[in-house]
Amino acid sequence: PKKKPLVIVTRRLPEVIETRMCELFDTRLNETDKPLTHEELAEAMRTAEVLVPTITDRIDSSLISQAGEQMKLIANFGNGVDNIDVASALGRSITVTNTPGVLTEDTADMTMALILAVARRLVEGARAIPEAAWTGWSPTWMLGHRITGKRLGIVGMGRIGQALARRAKAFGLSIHYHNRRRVPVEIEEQLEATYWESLDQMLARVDVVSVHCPHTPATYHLLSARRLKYLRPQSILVNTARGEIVDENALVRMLEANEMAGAGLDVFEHEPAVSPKLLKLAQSGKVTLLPHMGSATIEGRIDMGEKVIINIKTFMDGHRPPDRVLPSML
Ligand code: 8YV
Repeated sequence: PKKKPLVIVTRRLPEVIETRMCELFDTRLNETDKPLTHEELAEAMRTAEVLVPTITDRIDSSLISQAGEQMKLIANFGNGVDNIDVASALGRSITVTNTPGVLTEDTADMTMALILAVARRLVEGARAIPEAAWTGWSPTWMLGHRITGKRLGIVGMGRIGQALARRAKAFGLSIHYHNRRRVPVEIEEQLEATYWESLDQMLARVDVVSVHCPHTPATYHLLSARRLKYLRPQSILVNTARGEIVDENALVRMLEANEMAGAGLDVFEHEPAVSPKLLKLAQSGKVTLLPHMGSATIEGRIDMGEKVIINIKTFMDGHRPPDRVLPSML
């Protein structure tokens, strides 16, 4: 029988996935779950045929240049591939795959939860009772903002943006979006979505902004200090995509100056570090912070693992893996 390929997995994955991978491939697991060091990753590039990294592994051009002849496939455990220098990998004829589609609904759920949490002061309220700050009901206490009838501006109308639009529509928000390309008219009609070619103009007219584009060189600080200035004082910004898409310092300044009402962040510019200023704003209840858990469901992680397995297996069988990342997607 053919020799099984050496597959190096950088983090712990759901047990069913690890077991299946060990059956199918010569799999080296990371029992400790501690992120591999740069040197350990370089060693993996020199020895493995397949690397399964996650968002916590930066597979940059220096690592890719150390890849040996045997390295064939980087099968990312994750949808976003901004942790990988894909252009360098493709330049070395290393195929890159990701796990699209299976974390769409979970991420959209978490985004909706963040919108509601910020608008309705959910975290502040949930803290009040254990902190014994609730002395009794009052007609003017803990007032948030109504969601129904407000305008939602979605930046990036891909799978997750559309899944959020479906939910938000059910909550009575009107849907506005900005995207590189207009989505097909049937989808626009279904979602009753208004397309804004100009992101600046959309930002000036919505109450809630939610970010759902990938992080690429073109979207780095897409929500720049200049653009954030277009936001209305009563507006809320939510980010479950990537921290780098929003200029975090500029966002903090806007929140501190009450030039916007609040923010819900699941991702940060320098994860896992969170700026002390954001922590202070969280303390005051103005922002709700989550530790990058948008796609964190048991089902989702298993689905992601299954995608990784199918990608590796298809590739090893000599076929084109279903979730190949192409240069046009970057
Ligand atoms: C994971 C994600 O946190 O898939 C993504 O792009 O951000 C999340 O699903 C991570 O990518 C796992 O590597």
